[in-house]
Amino acid sequence: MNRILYYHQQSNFSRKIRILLAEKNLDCELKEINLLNKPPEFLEISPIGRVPVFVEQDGTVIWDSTLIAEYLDETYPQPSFYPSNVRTRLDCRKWEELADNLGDNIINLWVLNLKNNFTSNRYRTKLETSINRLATVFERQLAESKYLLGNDTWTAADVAALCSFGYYSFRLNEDWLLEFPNVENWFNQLHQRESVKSTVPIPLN
Ligand SMILES: N[C@@H](CCC(=O)N[C@@H](CS)C(=O)NCC(=O)O)C(=O)O
Repeated sequence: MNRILYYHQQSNFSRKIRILLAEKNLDCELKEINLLNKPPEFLEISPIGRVPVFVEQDGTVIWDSTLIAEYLDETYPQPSFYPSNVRTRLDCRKWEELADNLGDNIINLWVLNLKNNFTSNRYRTKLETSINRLATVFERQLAESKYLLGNDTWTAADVAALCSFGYYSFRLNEDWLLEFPNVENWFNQLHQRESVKSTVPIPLN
């Protein structure tokens, strides 16, 4: 059977996996899911009902972008997106977790804005504060090196972070780049890659 990725083209977490599949040159059938009306076929294999979900050729089902990313890297290690050294790998996982946390905060703020719920000002402030604090942490790290883990190569942490910052541009604030020049420079450089360019989220018709 073919590999399958259940995804949504606007989903930052799905984008992590689309970039890794492209970089690793792995054939994979892409099945886009309507997140407002999830098909039974999808819900049967996704206990949390979220994209991405990956199905391997032997039928193995993996959900959660980080679990999928680690599986792909261990099974298809060329090119590798997680460092082999235990300590550096831990750092990579920590940055990936921060990036995913940034993504979660951005999604929650966007959903809150959609509801236009003025009674939730405290929650809105909490989300905005978290987003700014995390973006500042990335800004400081990228003042030190070209990528999140040094100057040599991008890792799964950079992939996760560019997907969250890309989602920030898409949903909330095109101008964030102006406030974080090191992130801007890193973000624009990574967008020279075809895997990154070809997965930029686009508005629905
Ligand atoms: N921790 C999960 C988060 C996945 C997630 O939040 N996916 C969103 C799209 S970006 C989703 O499917 N939302 C639909 C829903 O919650 O109903 C991962 O890394 O894969």
